[in-house]
Amino acid sequence: MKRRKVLLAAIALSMLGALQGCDQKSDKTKIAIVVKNLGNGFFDAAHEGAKEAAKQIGNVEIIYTGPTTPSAEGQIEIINSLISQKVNAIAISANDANALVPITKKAMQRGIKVISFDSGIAPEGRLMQLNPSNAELIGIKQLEMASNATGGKGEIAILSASAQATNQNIWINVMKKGLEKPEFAGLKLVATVYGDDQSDKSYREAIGLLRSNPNLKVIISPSTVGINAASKAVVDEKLVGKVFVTGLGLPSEMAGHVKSGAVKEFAIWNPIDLGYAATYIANEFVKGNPNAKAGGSFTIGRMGTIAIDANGEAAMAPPFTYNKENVEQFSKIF
Ligand code: RAM
Repeated sequence: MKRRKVLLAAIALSMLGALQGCDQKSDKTKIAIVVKNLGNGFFDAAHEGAKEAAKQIGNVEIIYTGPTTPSAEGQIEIINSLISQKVNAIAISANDANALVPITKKAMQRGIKVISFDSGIAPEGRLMQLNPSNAELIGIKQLEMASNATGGKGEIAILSASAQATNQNIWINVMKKGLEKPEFAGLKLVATVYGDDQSDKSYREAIGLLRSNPNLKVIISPSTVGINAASKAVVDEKLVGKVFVTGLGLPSEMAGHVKSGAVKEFAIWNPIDLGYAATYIANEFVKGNPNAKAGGSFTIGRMGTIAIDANGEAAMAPPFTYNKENVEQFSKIF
């Protein structure tokens, strides 16, 4: 009888252990990476970085999600479902700075740590915004590349992502201001159009720009989707050498366009590092790191120290330029 009791107690104990084991599994920190839209190579690369960070941190589950087309409505629906799933953190690249505020506020009220990265949410809707680089540098860099392509003179046009995208709109404003500087006095902005980070729409908009502006010299696209589509349009319209495309692109998508001559140079930061950093930062907020606040700084794995400024923003490295000398080499990475 005594033996039986001991045996039963042992079984009970081992069952408890198994149950605890299950609990530990579901105790994983759930970090949702909400992107502008799925099927965008830039965010696929950021996802790689997020997975790398999750592995290094340990016990972190990445939920990578986003709408099929970049809209605030699509992201609101997704965040509602992430609130029900009780994720611990959301790192979002926002399709609209203001429209998402009520839903991310709701998420934060439920204890979910919300940060934005790449494309920001207004300050009241997030704990911090991670910028890939300094906005001024990104904007001016694109004017410099346009100026290099045309010898400083001629008509230029901008093919952006969606009209409400926070990041592109900030860079476009920097470019518009920059055009008032004497060094860019020879460049004339004739149109700004929106391809919504969709290849087909961006392509159609680029064709429209080329056909309605016969003196156009440069298309600047501050979107990895747009720059790729615009380069195709220039090739298809047989305008290589007459119209140049520049802006922000992925070496893996742009190598062929540099080869064709449609693009002389373009720039970007490392999207893998951006996803990696966003994941690390989100996890620090979940852990309740006292330095995870405006004015604080802390380390984020292989990226070293990140400093959050008084506005709750942090920035990573300056954009890097790619041309025929280095594009092949980097096209193997992202
Ligand atoms: C597109 C997206 C993204 C932007 C890059 C440069 O992939 O719009 O938000 O940062 O381009």
